[in-house]
Amino acid sequence: SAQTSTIEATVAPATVLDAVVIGAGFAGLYQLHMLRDKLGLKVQVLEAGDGVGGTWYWNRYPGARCDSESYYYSFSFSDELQQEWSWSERYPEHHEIRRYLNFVADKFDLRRNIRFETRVNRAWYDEDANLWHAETEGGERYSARFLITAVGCLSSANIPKFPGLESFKGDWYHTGRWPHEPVDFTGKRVGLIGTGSTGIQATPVIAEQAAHLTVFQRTANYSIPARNAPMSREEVQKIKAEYAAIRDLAKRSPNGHPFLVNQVSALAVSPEERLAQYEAAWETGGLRFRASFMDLLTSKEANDTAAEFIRAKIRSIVKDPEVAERLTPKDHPFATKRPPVDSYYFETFNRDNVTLVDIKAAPIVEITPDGIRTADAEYALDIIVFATGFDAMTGPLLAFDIEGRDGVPLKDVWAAGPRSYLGLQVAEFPNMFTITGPGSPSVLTNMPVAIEQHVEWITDCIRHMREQGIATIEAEPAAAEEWVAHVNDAANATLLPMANSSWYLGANVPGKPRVFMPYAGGMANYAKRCAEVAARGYEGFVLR
Ligand code: N01
Repeated sequence: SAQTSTIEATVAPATVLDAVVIGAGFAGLYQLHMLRDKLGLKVQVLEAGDGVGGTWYWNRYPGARCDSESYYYSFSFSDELQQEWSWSERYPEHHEIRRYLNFVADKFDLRRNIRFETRVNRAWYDEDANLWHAETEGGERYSARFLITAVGCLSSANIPKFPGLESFKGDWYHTGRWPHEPVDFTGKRVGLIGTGSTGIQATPVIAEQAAHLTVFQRTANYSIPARNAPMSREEVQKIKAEYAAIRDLAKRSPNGHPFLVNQVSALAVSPEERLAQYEAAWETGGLRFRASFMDLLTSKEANDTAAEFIRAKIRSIVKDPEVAERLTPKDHPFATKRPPVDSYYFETFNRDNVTLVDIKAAPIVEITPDGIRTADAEYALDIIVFATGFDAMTGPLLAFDIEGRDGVPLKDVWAAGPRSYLGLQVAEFPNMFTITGPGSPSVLTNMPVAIEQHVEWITDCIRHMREQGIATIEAEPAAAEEWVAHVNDAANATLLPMANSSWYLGANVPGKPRVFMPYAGGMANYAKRCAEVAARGYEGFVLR
């Protein structure tokens, strides 16, 4: 109408970019570098935080460190980078990962194309102009041919809606929105809700400082000792000398880790050999434990042997048999929920200032001005820590409005669960790519490996389009449906769907559709499939 055109005429015309990238974590940084420095495109990254880091910008809770080992939880695309940077510990702490990502941003001069403190409210596809528009909370608009989401899989905080939270007189925090200044627990009575990877990392550290820590546990969890330690100069040098082989192995493995799964069944060896294998893996520590035998994630009987080994460890570590019993997981097979890795988690329950409360037996009823009330008791608290996880995978993409062709909201398209082709593109959302989106291996892998593969695939695809004069790429609905079915089959070929409280299934968020979201068919298989799709002229996509 005349009126709208008057309004539009008074707004400064937005610069048309080649790509808008949302998020400046591992994914957004690398995507910017590739599109700008390899293809020479005009790119704008929009980032809600006031610095780079993504998940590591927000997750600063006590004990936050990566469960993957530092030397391979890092970028592989630049040998110069991996030779220049030296990790100080076997598992990097959140500060160190932020320093690393800041180093990357400086080294590749990335900051000049990132707008910080800029949250995207809405993004929509304009078919006539074949452009994506992204509008920020501050009302600015960015328009580009491509929209690339680099919003992470675990960035939308899940804060359970317990009645009474607003009446609580103390302080409360969600681990994924931790203040930048350390929280002082000295002399405080602290309540921590949640015993996933985060709660298990934070518990020992908070217990050291607090007057008293009460851990509210809904589901007991298997956890493997991390065995964190400083890296010696010799280790660092050895790794740097072997980087080519390490990266190559990570790309060939099912989980993007530079170690292989033992190709022996847990049921094919004697009980003594099996025990020796588990003992050795327990001593080594970390996620390698899961690779002890080939069938831990496919045979319940094989899995039971690992689960029973860990249960026995819990009973041997925790002195009070009743507490040990409460800490012992019984309702899901080992590693069907993402296995936590810990530093003295179970040992912490031997401390006099730590209490474990079973909120499956007596659920939290409400939060009162003075603490937490469960079905059978009241706990007086000064601080509550929500280690209650995330609205995973779909949450970050549905946290703002994304509209595809004809203004169709992604929320509607995904009302019954995510549907996308290769986890990369949603039908009816032309020229939008989702880095590590639902339907891709993402969270079942060492994330930087999954991120690099997606970024490189997207970059090659855009290069191809430019060379061939192609204006749009869009997933065929049938290809997306087939992929969704394949993602389901891949999950069902494993024990993973047996954990009915897992965030992989969306089960941690009330009302969320129960769909197994990540692709469980293995990183290496997945990357091969993506490469084949591209080699066949982007099979399953419509290019115009
Ligand atoms: O979240 P989670 P997280 N009432 O969802 C409980 C990655 N990560 O932040 O199991 C009471 O795993 C919930 O109970 P239940 C990693 O991939 C990586 O710990 O649903 N309790 C559970 O115990 C990880 O898997 C690192 O019954 C409630 C806990 O809160 C992912 O992030 C470090 C509740 C949430 O566990 C998420 O981990 C940390 C309620 N209403 C995390 N709602 C690295 O080191 C939830 N809970 C790389």
